[in-house]
Amino acid sequence: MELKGKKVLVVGLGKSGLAAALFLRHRGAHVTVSDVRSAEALAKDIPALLEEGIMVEAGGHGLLTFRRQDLIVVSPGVPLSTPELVQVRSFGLPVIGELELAARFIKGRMLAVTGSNGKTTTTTLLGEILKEAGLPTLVGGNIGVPVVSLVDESADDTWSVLEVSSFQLESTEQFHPSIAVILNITPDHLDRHGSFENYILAKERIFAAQDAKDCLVLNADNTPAAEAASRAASRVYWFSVEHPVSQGAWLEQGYVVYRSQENAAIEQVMPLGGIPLKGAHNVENVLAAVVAARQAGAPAGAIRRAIENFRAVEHRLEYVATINGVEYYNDSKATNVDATAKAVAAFSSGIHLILGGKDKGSDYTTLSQLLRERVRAVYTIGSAAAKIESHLRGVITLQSCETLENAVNAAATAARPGEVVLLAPACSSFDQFDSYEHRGRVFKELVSERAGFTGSATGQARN
Ligand code: UMA
Repeated sequence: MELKGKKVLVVGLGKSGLAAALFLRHRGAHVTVSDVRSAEALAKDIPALLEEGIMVEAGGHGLLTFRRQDLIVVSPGVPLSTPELVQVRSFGLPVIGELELAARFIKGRMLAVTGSNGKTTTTTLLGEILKEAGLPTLVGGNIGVPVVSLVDESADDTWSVLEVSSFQLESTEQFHPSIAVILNITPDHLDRHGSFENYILAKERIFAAQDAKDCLVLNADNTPAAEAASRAASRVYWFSVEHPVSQGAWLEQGYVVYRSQENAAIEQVMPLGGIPLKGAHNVENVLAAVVAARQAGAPAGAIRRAIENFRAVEHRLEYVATINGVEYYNDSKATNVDATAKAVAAFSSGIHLILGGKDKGSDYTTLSQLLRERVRAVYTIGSAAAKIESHLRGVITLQSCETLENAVNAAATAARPGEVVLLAPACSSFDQFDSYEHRGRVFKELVSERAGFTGSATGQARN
């Protein structure tokens, strides 16, 4: 793809937009960036862009700016349904995402991981495994490192292990991972995609360019993920926590086992007890990683060692502290109902659960049974609070807290020794925080303040 002398517009000036704009400029394109935020809000990035000769349109998207381009690169958070994008696409102007741009330049092979939940843990784990196996490895994507920023470091023998979201996949064309993983598909981002069907279609773009030389790893226990097999041209491998699979990974007599094809010998990869992560969902993530890593050429020994040494990723069921016998866990990354269900299922009872934030068109009633079984009370925060309360009234004790600070205080007051305070909010963070990381950090600070106050916190981060 020739960029020199091309007029390129980057839409959205977050992490991806900034990295894409610099990437394009360094390859000789005439770059403009357009963002709905005001010039004041973008002030920290504008001087560096202007210095590079990149033009900036702040405070809104102008249709004329969009029409004047040869190519438009969208940030993941910018929907393709944005009116200016719909208009220029109807004139045939090419519109691609940051992932697609990067995929056209990145060297070596890509191993891409998607799913509604578990992406970051599985991607991070796969990065560790491939490094342990001695393979040249880069890690990026939705995990927080724009893929364009990996391009310069990539070489012909590199494995780029990428977490890819439905937002990124929606605007791909030629993106072609040698190994693709779909961990699970459960309702999420319905506000952006309009329907569960559209969300599934976006996820399935992960294998759209694959052929019979490529490998697709699917969750045999999750129907929407498993059904993708019938639409893929790739070689399909499976993982299951419920039963043996023809080719892939499963559990047998307390071991994680793998076989490369139907009649091949079954390899014992590691004992189930050697997985250091909390929660049944993390067993699924490990099985997926085993299959993808074996397909990438990592030996079972390296896989076992990397898994045994792996620790929970920040904000994913992350242990924070024990105060007065109450354990505090930060699962700020639980930004949808299914992730919250998995977090709750990781504890048997006595949970004080903080729910809320920005609603994504979710149905919280699906949590009812699990809440009745394991949760003592729900503390609601953020703009989704009223909806959550209307869905869960009569199911569980509810307390309206509005802010995270009030919720932590209320939960800490109510919790008894042996119980758990869990932030697993089932919503995105953008009503009260910059990101789920910001929300998680605030939670940890609030817990630390309480620990300092009582002077009785114990323990460091563990899983
Ligand atoms: N903006 C516009 N016009 C719009 C919408 C947004 O100008 O119509 C602007 C905003 O004002 C803002 C910028 O776009 O300045 C934000 O762009 P962005 O939302 O794409 O954010 P980035 O900082 O580029 O981060 C993105 C991903 N964000 C989203 O998908 C929402 C990050 O994933 C990712 O880590 C990063 O690229 C690097 O690849 C975050 C995320 O929440 C973690 N992902 C979702 C999830 O995991 O559920 C998909």
